[in-house]
Amino acid sequence: MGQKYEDIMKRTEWFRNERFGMFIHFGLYAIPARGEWVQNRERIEKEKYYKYFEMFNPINFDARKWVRLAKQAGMKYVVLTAKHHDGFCLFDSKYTDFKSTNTQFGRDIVKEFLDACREEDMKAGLYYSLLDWNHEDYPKYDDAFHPMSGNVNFRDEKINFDNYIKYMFNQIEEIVTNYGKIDIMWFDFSYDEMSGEKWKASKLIEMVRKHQPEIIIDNRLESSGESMGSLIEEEISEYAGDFLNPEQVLPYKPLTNKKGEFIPWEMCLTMNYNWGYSANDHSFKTSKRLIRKLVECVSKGGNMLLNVGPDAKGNIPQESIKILEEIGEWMKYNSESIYNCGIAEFNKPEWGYFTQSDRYLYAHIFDQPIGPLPLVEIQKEKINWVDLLRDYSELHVSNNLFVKSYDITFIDLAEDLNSRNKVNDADTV
Ligand code: JFZ
Repeated sequence: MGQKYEDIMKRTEWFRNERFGMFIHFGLYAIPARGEWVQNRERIEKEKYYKYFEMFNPINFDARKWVRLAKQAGMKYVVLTAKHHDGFCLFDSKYTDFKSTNTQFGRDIVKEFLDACREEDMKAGLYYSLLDWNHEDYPKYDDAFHPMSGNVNFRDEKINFDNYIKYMFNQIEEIVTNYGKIDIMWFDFSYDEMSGEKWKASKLIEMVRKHQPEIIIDNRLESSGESMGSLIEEEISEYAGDFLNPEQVLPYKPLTNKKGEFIPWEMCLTMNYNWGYSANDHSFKTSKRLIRKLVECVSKGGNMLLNVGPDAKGNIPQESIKILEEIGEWMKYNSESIYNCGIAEFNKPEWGYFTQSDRYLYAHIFDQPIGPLPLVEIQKEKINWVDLLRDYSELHVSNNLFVKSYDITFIDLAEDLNSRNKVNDADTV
């Protein structure tokens, strides 16, 4: 069986054009506010963790607010954690009591989120954790160094893993049938022997695609960490997914399969150091750096999924809001160099990055030159015109000035040698 490369490219067309999305990690872990792995890392017993279930009451939760913030930042899609590793469900599953509708808050957060995405004309994705620290039939480890170690139960405990698989199938079927069209399914994650058919992945994919034929699926049903799964092989498995998802790593070059064909990918990253809300983590990346990373992703044929972790009241942290607003300000003038753009036909220039659409080449100047901008590989005759993306004002092409002797095309960034460059930091021409 397997999948065809062409089908994957067709299915992911919108995804590769939209380029920029928001990841939202939200759950009970927002209450202890020390990241989404807190239960595992601090080895909190299940019964103790249930305290947060009782406390859960995100009174300021407003899905429209979250989605609008993403939209204003220039993002085109949003992915929300329907269930994270702790097993707590933000949707009204009939297969568990451990869900938001059973808390004092009592609302189906996934439903409200998906409705908001549709109202705001944004694509919507759901993250579903394959791991489940709450389910009694999910394997537990007593090895402190194992990634799944936090559970205080023991490895030799009798479990019925098939039972868990059934639970997982049931829940995923609820997700893909109860809420209308879902654009992305983001499974997380495989490790050790817990991969591929261990999850009954072929059957799972078949079921998901039966209900949602156009859905895009990540690659973590069979891979994690350094492994990219069979998406890069000649034989692509049924459950290889549709895109690679490097986490907190921006690939140094476009990602390709072993035949050299480009593979869709999406880098997911945090703004600070944590996915889930973390009250003491104030080490946020600057908006300038994040904008540049977005450009770099697009220049390498990839997407960027930027995370926020709302707090226990349902508010997105103020630091994140500010960053998103600043990104939105840049996107307002420069987004046409992001959407529908990808790898350029020219090599990366010294001063920044190129992105390219069907019609235009975009020059992202990260390191502004003194004097004109050299376009080493582009002949002057090939250029119809050059303008500044901020205001479409014309820039002149030349091969003049002191560097006349080099046969290179230049863009004049200033009217003349003694005037200031028109181009600002991180401008696009
Ligand atoms: C996973 C989650 O554990 C994490 O909480 C977050 O949701 C992130 C987006 O995804 O993190 C992983 C998953 C796999 C690896 C590393 C981090 N891995 O295999 O290297």
